[in-house]
Amino acid sequence: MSSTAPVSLTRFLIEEERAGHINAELRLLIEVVARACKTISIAVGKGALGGVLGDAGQGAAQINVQGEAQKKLDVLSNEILLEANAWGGHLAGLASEEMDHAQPIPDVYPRGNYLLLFDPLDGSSNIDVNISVGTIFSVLRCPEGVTRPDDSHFLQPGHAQVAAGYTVYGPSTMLVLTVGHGTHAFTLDREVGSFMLTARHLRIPEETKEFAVNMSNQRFWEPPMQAYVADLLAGKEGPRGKDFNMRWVASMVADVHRILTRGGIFSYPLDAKCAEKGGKLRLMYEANPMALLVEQAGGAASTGRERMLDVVPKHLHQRVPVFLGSKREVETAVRYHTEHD
Ligand code: AHM
Ligand code: MG
Repeated sequence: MSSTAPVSLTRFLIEEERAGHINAELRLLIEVVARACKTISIAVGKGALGGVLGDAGQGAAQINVQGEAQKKLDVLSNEILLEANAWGGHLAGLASEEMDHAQPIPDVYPRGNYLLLFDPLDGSSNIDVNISVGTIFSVLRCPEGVTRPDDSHFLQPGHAQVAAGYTVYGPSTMLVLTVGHGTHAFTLDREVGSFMLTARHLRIPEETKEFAVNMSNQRFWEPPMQAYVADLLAGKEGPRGKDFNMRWVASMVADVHRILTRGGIFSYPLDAKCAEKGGKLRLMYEANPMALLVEQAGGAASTGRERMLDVVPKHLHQRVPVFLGSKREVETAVRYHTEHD
């Protein structure tokens, strides 16, 4: 077969195993996650025809552990990921944005050595309006000797992740993956039913003229964030000396996917509305997997004061401020924060 033959996710993972980057157990675990994402992609793609839009629960909306109203697709995606991963034998436990606590793999199934965390359907506010949403996942090692992991065993810093990725359900469905040796993108070939490698070793440009932030929160931000964005908006005449463009999809997967494709900075800073919780986005299944993907593509990820992957989690649903993307721009945003402190 010629070396230019299309490379499926299956082949890519086998080659990563042969290169010594992953073992067979992790390879099969990633295959299972990818298979579940294909099922979610089909459900998302059916939209109103599948009867899956709108709020979960009857009458009053169903509320998750985050205090947010769950959508039918949030619940369905969570169930798809749980069901697909429970019996494979690669996992010791699972944790999800949609569940109060981590779950050990049921006793009826063999247990593996890994822990899986996921946000089953990120970008919930975009589900009913036909805008890209996605699944984010992170894989950790289960601490040795632990057979029934609880929340405490998941509390590992992001640099301990052995794999991370997301699937974006957009005009095409794409899986973006790292096992710690670069960040690679796969596009779902819907006819064949396989993810095909379409971009090896993504590289985020170090400099950018594009930023992503929810500007409606401006008045609630901390002073250093106010100063940073004011200087971005000042354009060529301001201290940054260049005009910036802004994009905000309000689906982290879509915003991060754009940044992995053409650069930029994504931020969800601390604001007065989310200060008590520590931020809006979740460390374990949003910020950390994205931070690993971005670092592996030559970018940077920070809380504004600390490298994201070094944050030691205190609890499963911990929230953090997030700055990630083009390296120089993230460093600039961090400088505004640290110089102010
Ligand atoms: P979700 O997991 O409940 O969907 O919330 C996370 C989402 C991110 O995808 C996105 O970046 C952010 O929330 C959007 O927030 P906002 O509604 O403030 O624009
Ligand atoms: Mg989310």
